[in-house]
Amino acid sequence: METKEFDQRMVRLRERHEQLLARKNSISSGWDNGLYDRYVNPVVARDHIPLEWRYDLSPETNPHLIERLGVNAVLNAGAIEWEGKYMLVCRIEGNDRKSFFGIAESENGIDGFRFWEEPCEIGSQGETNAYDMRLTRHEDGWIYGLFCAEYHDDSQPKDPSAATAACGIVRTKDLKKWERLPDLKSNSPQQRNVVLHPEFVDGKYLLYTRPLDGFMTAGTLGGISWALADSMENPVVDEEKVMDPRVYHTVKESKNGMGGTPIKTEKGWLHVDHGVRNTAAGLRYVLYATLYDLDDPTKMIANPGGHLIAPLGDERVGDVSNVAFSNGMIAKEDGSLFIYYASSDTRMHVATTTVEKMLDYVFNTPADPLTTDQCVQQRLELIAKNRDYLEGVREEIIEKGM
Ligand code: M1P
Repeated sequence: METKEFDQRMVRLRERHEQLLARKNSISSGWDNGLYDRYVNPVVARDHIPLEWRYDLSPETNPHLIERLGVNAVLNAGAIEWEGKYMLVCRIEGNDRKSFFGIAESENGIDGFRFWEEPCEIGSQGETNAYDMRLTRHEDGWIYGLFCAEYHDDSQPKDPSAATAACGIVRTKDLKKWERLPDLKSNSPQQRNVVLHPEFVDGKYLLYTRPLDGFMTAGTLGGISWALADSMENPVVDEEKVMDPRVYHTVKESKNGMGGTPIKTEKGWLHVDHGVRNTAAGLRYVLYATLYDLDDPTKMIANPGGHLIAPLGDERVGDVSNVAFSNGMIAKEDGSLFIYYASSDTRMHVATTTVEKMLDYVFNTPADPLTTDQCVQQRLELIAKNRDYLEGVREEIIEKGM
């Protein structure tokens, strides 16, 4: 490529990238459920990745300005408020399928996300892949990042897909320097979606886990579980007790897993977790909300039926279609709540709401009655209630043109 051509292409690349980073986001007018807002654009996607991470920018070694280390997707970000800004510790998946972490920062949480100069260096325990970090600002003074560390299962040397998923752990005080700790030891041979509770429970670290079937309390169905560890420097858990089991013909029939670190509210610990069911088109991942007791964060106290967020429109399609997945929320002091979620394992979005609305939602949305007959009864009750109400205010409604 001629120098002039190279320079022009470089300018074009920079301009396009800058335009994307500067693009404003706005609330989607096509969505109105009264509970949360969706946004027109994803907040972070693969084209947000800095050019320096992807291209060799020297005309001498890359005369055609070809992308050398492409990025396939940005998904499943942990989230934390840091020095008044919104930080996403994104899972960045290279074209080579390996994921790594990079921090994208925004002033307002809905647009303007820019990656820091370099990805995070989190050290290694020998895993092949690392992904889906959940961040917990623990009362012990550290910020922990728990993620999935995936290893080839060498006991099956002839099967290149045989893998073991463990919970990898790092901690930091500044989001820059990360100290790698040993992986969590548990009885279950597979662990994904492990999350650290932000407060001590009985002087111990409470970990939300997801053991494989048969590795939790005997006789219980699989599902989101919990266990206590004495230390995070030598993290070991014994029995894992199921606190949110899978249930037939619900959004969490096939499996479920923790979302981001639970948010402490005045009424309980708020979760936005994922539930999975099987369909003829493959697995469908949606997000559902629950509330747990403030004094016993393993005791569910509210469980509205159905999903909170399901992939919608363009969100339905991606590398792994029909997936909404969240592993990070930010609750601001003013009561606003930012739920970050990835669609179809491809890009990151935000849904904004308030803690007050979420509490209304979890307490006042009826639980899943589990059968068609009962679901019809639920709707008939709602219709009858509305009929009574509307009859009582008929004049007013006509006057207001409602
Ligand atoms: O592809 C959907 C998700 O699948 C896994 O989640 P889970 O272990 O709950 O099935 C994870 O690999 C996750 O990264 C991915 O988004």
